[in-house]
Formats: sequence, C-alpha cells, structure tokens
Amino acid sequence: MTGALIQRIRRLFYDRSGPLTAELKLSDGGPAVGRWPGHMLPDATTDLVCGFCATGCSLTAHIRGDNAVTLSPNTQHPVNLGMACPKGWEALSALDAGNRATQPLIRRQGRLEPVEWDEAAEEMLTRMRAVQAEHGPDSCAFLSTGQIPLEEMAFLGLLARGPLGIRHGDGNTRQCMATAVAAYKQSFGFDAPPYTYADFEVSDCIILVGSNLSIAHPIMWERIKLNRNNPDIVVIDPRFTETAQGATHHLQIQPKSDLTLLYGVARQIIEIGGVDTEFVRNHTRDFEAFSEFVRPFDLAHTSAVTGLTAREIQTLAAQICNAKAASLWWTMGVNQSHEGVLVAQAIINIALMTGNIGRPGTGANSITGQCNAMGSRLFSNTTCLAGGHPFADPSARALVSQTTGLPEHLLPESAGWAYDQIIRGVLDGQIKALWVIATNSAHSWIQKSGLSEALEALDLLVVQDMYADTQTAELADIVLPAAAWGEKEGVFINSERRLGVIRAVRRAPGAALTDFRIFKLIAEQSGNADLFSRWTDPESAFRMLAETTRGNVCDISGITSYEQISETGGIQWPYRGEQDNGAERRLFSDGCFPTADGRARFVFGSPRAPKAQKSRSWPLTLTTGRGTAVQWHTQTRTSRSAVLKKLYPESVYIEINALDAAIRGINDGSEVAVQSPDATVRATAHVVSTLRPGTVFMPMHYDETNMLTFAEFDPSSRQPSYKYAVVEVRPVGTTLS
Ligand SMILES: Nc1nc2c(c(=O)[nH]1)N[C@H]1C(S)=C(S)[C@@H](COP(=O)(O)OP(=O)(O)OC[C@H]3O[C@@H](n4cnc5c(=O)[nH]c(N)nc54)[C@H](O)[C@@H]3O)O[C@H]1N2
Ligand SMILES: Nc1nc2c(c(=O)[nH]1)N[C@H]1C(S)=C(S)[C@@H](COP(=O)(O)OP(=O)(O)OC[C@H]3O[C@@H](n4cnc5c(=O)[nH]c(N)nc54)[C@H](O)[C@@H]3O)O[C@H]1N2
Ligand code: SF4
Ligand SMILES: [Mo]
Repeated sequence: MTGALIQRIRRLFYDRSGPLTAELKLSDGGPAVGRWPGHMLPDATTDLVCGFCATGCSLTAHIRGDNAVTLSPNTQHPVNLGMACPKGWEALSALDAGNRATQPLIRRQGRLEPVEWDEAAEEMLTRMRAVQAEHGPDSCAFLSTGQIPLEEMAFLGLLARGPLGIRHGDGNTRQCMATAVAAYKQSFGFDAPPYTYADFEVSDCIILVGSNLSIAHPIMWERIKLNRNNPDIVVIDPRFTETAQGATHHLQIQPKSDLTLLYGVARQIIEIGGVDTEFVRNHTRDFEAFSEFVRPFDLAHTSAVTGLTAREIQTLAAQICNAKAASLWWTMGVNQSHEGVLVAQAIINIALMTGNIGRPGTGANSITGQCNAMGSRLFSNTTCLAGGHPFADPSARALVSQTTGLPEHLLPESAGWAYDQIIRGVLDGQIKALWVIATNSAHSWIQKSGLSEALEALDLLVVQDMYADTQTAELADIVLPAAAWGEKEGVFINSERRLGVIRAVRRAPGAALTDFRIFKLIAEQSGNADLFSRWTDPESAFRMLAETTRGNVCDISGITSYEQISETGGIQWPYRGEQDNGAERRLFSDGCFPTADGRARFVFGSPRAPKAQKSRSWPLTLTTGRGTAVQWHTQTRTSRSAVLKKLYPESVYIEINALDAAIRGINDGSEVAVQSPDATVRATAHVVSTLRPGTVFMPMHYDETNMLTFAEFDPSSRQPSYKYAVVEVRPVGTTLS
C-alpha cells in the first residue's frame, strides 16, 4: 500500500461519519455550541428531518454524551407542528440493529468475507473495468434511491455516469414518482408540484385519488384534520381504506378506471357550467380539443366502466364546481398504472379547467413517497442534469461544469436505460455488472420471479446498504457498509418542495462510511481525485448544487448554508433570495407556467385496458400497496423496532372480500395459496368488507407480494403498474388448476 493510500484510509476511518458538524443547541434553547462528537454536552438537542416518508417532519434528537438517545417531534416546525408518526418516533431503532453492515465484504468461495475498504474499492473497480473492457459500457449499470441526501445522489450520478463510464443509471424513484414527473413536465413545462401543506388546511374540497394518506403520510392527514372549513374529503380508491373511512365521501372505483372517471367528471363540469373560462382563456392551451374529446364520456358510459353510480359522478363534479378552493391530490393509485401519466394529467386538467391552481387551498398535487424522492428528481443525474436541466441544454451544461468542476464532456449527455430496461438487461445477460445503492430491488421489483437468480449470476453485484442481510445484499459479490440517516448530514426535499437538513446524531457502526465518503473513496481510488476535489464534504457539495439551479424553475441559489435551512424551518423552492421569503409558498399564483408560451397544456388520450386480463383461471384483480403506518417498504428498517413489530402482522396476508372467500371455502385467518400466471405463494387470508368482490389486496412489505405482480409499464414514464395483476386464491390443500 502506498503512503498516500494509507493516509487516505486513515482519514476515512478517523472521520468516518463525514464532517460531524451537527450544531448542538442546549435543550433550554441556549446558543449553538461546538462540534460533535468530542464535546460531551449532556442534555443537548439537535433537529433533523425524518428519513422515512416525504412529509418531511422535523424530529428533535436528544443527546446524552455523544449519542442521540431518543427522538421527539419538533414542536416548532411548520411541517409537523409537534407531531410525528410511529416510524419517526422509532427511527433510532433502525440504527441500533445488531445486523448493521459494519465491514466491507467480498464473496470468496461462495462466502462473504470481511475486508478493508481499500481492498473492497479496488476489487469493485478492477472487476467493473474488466466487464466494461470485455462487454462495453452498456454492460454496467447502477440502481439508486430517493432515500439518501441530494449531495450523495448528485455525487453518485456525476461519478458513475461520468469518469467511471457507467452508461445506465436509474433509481427507485422510477417505481414511485416517474409518472408525476412526466405528467407535470408535459402539462406545466416543469416537474413542479405546486402546493404547500397549508393548502390542506384551507381547501374546502379535498379529493384524494389513489392515496391512502392516513397510512402513508399520517402527518399530512393530521394537517387535513386541522382544516376548519368543514371540507368535503373525497377518497377515490377501490378499497375502503383507513383514509376513506375518515373521509366524507368514498368512491369505490373499479381498479384502473380512474381515467374514464376523470374524463366523465370533466364532461359533467362542462355541462353544469363549472368551467373557469377566464382562467382557461388566459393561462391554458388546447381546452377546446379537450372538451370535444370528453364528450363521449357521458354518465352511462362512465358509470358502466367505473362501477360508480351516475349520482356519485354528478356529486363529485358539483363538489368541485361549488368549492371556493378545490384541491386534487394523488399518489400511487395513480402513478403505478399502465396509463398513469394520462390519469395524472386528467387530474391536472380538472384543476386547470376550474381555475383551481395557484390560489390557497387548490392545486393538482402529486404527493411524494420517499424522504428525498424530490431531491432525486432534480439532482440524481439520471433523468435530467443536476439542477433539473435537460441533459442537452448547452448553457446548463456549462453552468453545471463550471460549478462542479467537472469538464463538460464528462457530464452525462442523456438518460441511460430506465429501471425496467436495466432489469431486463440483467435478466437477458446484457447487463453484467450492477451497483445497487440504498434500494432493495430483489424485494421491491415488479413480477420478480427469476430476478434473484439473475442478480446472483451477474459477473459483479455490488450492494451498498446499511444492512448486509437485505434480500439484495445477500446476493452480492461485494457489500459496501453504509452509514445511515442519523449518522450523516445532507439535504432532503419534501413533498411540498421544502428543503430540510439531516444531521449526524449517532456514530456509524464499525467501519461503515457515509455514502458521500464511499463515493469519494471510489472517486479517488479510480484515479479521479482531482475531478472531485471540490467535493470535500456534503455542505460544500450542497453549495455547488444550489448554484446549478440558478435561473431554473427550481432555483435555490439563494440558499448558501445548512444553518440557513434549519433556522427557518426549511425552505421551499424556488428560493433565489429575500424576495422569496415567507413560511409557505405555492407555485403559479400569477397564472404563469414554465412552458414556452407561459400556458399550461390540456393533455389527454384514450383509456385502454391493462394487459393483465381477468379470465376463468384468473378471476381476481390483485392490488398492492402500504399495509400499515408502521411498516416501511421492504422492512429492512422498520422490522428492527420491537415497538413497531408489535403493530403489524409478522407474515404475509391477503385481504379478500367475504363473498369471494365464502365461494372458495376460505375462512378468516386460514392459510391460502395465491396463484398468478407466474408464481404461487402462501399467505394468511384476512376476510374483509373493505373490498368489492373480485378484488384482493396484498401489502408490499412482504417478499412474496412481488412474485405475483404483473410487469406492465406506463409507456411515457416507464413506471411499473404495481397495482394491477390477476390471480386466483384457494384454500391450502386444494389442487390449483
Ligand atoms: N407507512 C408507510 N408509509 C409510506 C411508505 C411505506 O412503505 N409505509 N412508503 C412511502 C412511499 S415511497 C410512497 S410512494 C407512498 C405511497 O403512498 P400511497 O400511494 O398512499 O400508498 P399505496 O398504499 O401504495 O397506494 C394508495 C392507494 O392506491 C389504491 N389503488 C390501487 N389501485 C387503484 C386504482 O386503480 N385507482 C385508485 N384511485 N386507487 C388505487 C390502493 O388501494 C391504495 O389504498 O407512501 C410513503 N409512505
Ligand atoms: N408490490 C408493490 N411493490 C412496490 C410498491 C408497491 O406499491 N407495490 N411500491 C414501490 C415504491 S413506490 C417504492 S418507493 C419502492 C421501494 O423499494 P426499495 O427502495 O427497494 O425499499 P426500501 O426497503 O426502502 O429499500 C431501501 C434500502 O436502502 C437501505 N438504506 C437505508 N438508508 C440507507 C442509506 O443511507 N444508505 C444506503 N446505502 N442504504 C440505505 C435499506 O436498508 C434498504 O435496503 O417499492 C416499490 N415496490
Ligand atoms: S409522517 Fe413521514 S416524515 Fe413524518 S414522522 Fe412519519 S414517516 Fe417521518
Ligand atoms: Mo415510493
């Protein structure tokens, strides 16, 4: 080992959680003091944004000695107003888990063996270069995440797609938000969710489409509860969810019939004279063509397709037209669909035609999933260039090059393959090396039978995770142990475009490094230290990245430090400087949209059936989603909490309507076999009254569920349609045909 290398490794080990600049406040609110650790400050607190969902609650970490010992909701924060859901309260337990990845691992003779960092990085780079030399740049890919700070995402995207020459990179944001991104870009000219959470509190008609808010975003649901206007709360969902149960109206729509419903409602709005003609004339395009297009969606047709009554459809149209401020919100029931982009745009169209945009309590509002999916949308360098610019924009390329120090020719020039194309490459052998960062694809990918075997068969699978025993890490050739939320610093952007800071309040276990430092190590070890010399620490990286947004719709060039963000309770983009001050801000209040002519577009297209078709063999529609407020995704984190574990079923279950259960001889609590054209899994039957006959539901948190899903994708967003498959369910003991 060279002296320089030893120096570098030593530095990495002695400062393994990144620069620990967590500013500490005394719990009595006294002045900020010192750097942590090293300072023994009993009873100090520091605030950090939650690392689970995109609500972006602020949590207060209570520190004893040099360790956060407990968390409580921040009472001063404009997002959560002193509230947090159980995942937030219990977030430290994910860090305490005994199975944390603490040492880099390399597979030798079939077993993962601990090695030093330099060896792991060297092995990864050597094997990746060998794959590239033999099979070309298209043979390497990475899959990343919406759950690490934006500084880390940007570093990864620029390093991997730049000097490392990895052509294809995408992230789990594709599974989640790609549809909203595509819809906003086409309709508004930029990926710009326009709202602020205060809109929940002042709207007098709140329409939730395919969103189980009280489970998936519990604190947003609490914000609705603070609404003093006695609003109509309409939930459009094939299931009578916890959210529907707390709403004023539930429209129990047939799965994947939303597009017809929304066009039917648009036609009704036109018929009853509910169009805001002035707004449409001054701020939109293509309304005439749209109104012509929706004419065939009369009540009879809409009712037949959606399973709703004509009265329900008329009532919804009237509610929107009678509201002073109507807001439409959507989540995965819309995004995860074979025609999700059109559905999202149909929601946008309703907001536009009724002038419900840019005013308090209004909006066509996509709710984000992961804590930093909004950051990944702008900074990951996978679907656009850092700062939210099109790859091909020459002035943006110059700006990004100038601010980051990377020469223009090393900036990615276009998007690589999308997630589904990368997985297809893994399955058909075109992808030979894959680097997976902070996502658990072997569990969460759609219709995944055969995927684990294909991942295992790769020439090289590198998994960078906080645990070494995730379904994906167990298949890895190399495991890179990562520090997690709570052990590092950086910026997340929440659902309402608010930047929030995370802080190091714990020391990472063993030799685990922050993702930022892992990327730095790989940059240096691959001979690219000079290119990334400006990437010294997350806050310096943040300053560069803020500069890359200058002049763009998401301009945050007015933000120059983490302290500025934390002191103000988070800052919503855009923030160019003092002219953008103010606690809550929404977009488009001037009716001006970031399209070439300043007008929003009506975009529409004909509904079509999903490819998975019901039949005599496959008579049930399977839909999937979040099961409880205490389970997070593939459960790598939430299953570490003894408290949370008490609050959800340990093994996989399927919800089935009483009628469907009775005709199959299935009792509540009994074991059943769920069969799709692809796979069969065992589950416990939960006989419920919350589903219509013909539809069954399985939560995504169990490994079995994605054995059964059906891989169809929205053609323009390439987002997987996780919520529509066909299955049969039988009591165990019966032969499956
Ligand atoms: N507790 C918890 N909270 C989370 C997460 C978690 O794992 N656990 N994950 C976070 C992430 S990343 C995301 S993306 C969000 C997801 O948040 P949500 O989208 O709210 O959650 P889901 O349960 O996936 O889907 C919402 C609803 O869509 C409905 N649905 C299914 N098909 C259709 C359809 O055809 N039409 C309509 N209208 N509705 C349909 C389902 O019945 C379900 O109730 O949650 C975030 N918050
Ligand atoms: N059937 C079905 N499947 C679905 C969905 C559905 O509704 N139905 N929803 C989809 C959606 S919306 C989403 S977002 C995806 C989520 O799917 P995944 O992204 O696969 O789920 P997670 O469990 O959140 O995986 C995150 C991984 O990152 C690790 N990790 C956490 N923090 C860090 C960190 O700081 N650094 C590193 N290196 N690793 C870290 C965790 O241990 C975990 O292994 O699932 C999708 N899959
Ligand atoms: S609602 Fe979301 S952001 Fe808030 S505490 Fe719960 S998981 Fe964290
Ligand atoms: Mo998501």
